[in-house]
Amino acid sequence: MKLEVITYPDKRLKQVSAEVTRFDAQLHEFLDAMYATMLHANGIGLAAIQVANPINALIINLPDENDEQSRANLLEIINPEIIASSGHQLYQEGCLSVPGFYEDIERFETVTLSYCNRYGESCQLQADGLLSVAIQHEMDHLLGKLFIEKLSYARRKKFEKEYKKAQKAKKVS
Ligand code: Y12
Ligand code: CO
Repeated sequence: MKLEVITYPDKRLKQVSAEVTRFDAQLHEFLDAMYATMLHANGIGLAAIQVANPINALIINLPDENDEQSRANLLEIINPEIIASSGHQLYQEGCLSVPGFYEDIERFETVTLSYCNRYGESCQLQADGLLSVAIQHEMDHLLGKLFIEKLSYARRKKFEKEYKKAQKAKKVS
C-alpha cells in the first residue's frame, strides 16, 4: 500500500513524534507501506511523520555500489537516540517533503545510535558519511524539524520565494 507524503508547509510536519510502544503486526504493515511509498517516490529516507503518522519510526535505504536499492539494505529505526557524535561534514540534502529543493547542510560526521528494530529488539549502530547524514536528517523529522530550518536567514528567504513560485506553477500546470 502506498501512502501520501505530506509536504511543506503542511503544519503536521511540525509535530513532535511519540515513542513506539507496540511492535506488532500493525507496525510491521505500516513500515512495509512506508517502504513502498519511499521507493515509489525515489527516496532514500522517510520518517513516519512524513506520511502523517507522528511516531518515532524512520526508514533508510541507501543505494548499493550498482546504484540499486534493495530490502536487504533497508534500515528500520524505531525510537532512536544518538548516544555519541563527532566531527562535521557538509552534504547536499533533499527531502520528499520539500520537493525540488536541495541545499548543503552541516551535520555530524559520525553518529552512534541506539534504537529498536521492528521486533522491539535493542540495536546499536555507528554511521558516518551519507548514512550518518540520512539518520540525522530523519531524526530531525521526529522532532518536527525540517532541513530548511538550518538555512541562513537570507537563504531561507530566497527558498520561501522560490518554493512558493514553484508551488504556484505546479497548480496551474
Ligand atoms: C542525504 C540527505 C537527505 C536524506 C534524506 C532523505 N531524502 C530523500 O530521500 C529525498 C528524496 C528526493 C527525491 C526526489 O525525487 C526525485 O529525485 C525523482 C526529489 O525531487 C523532487 O521532489 C522534485 C527530492 C528529494 C538522506 C541522505
Ligand atoms: Co526529509
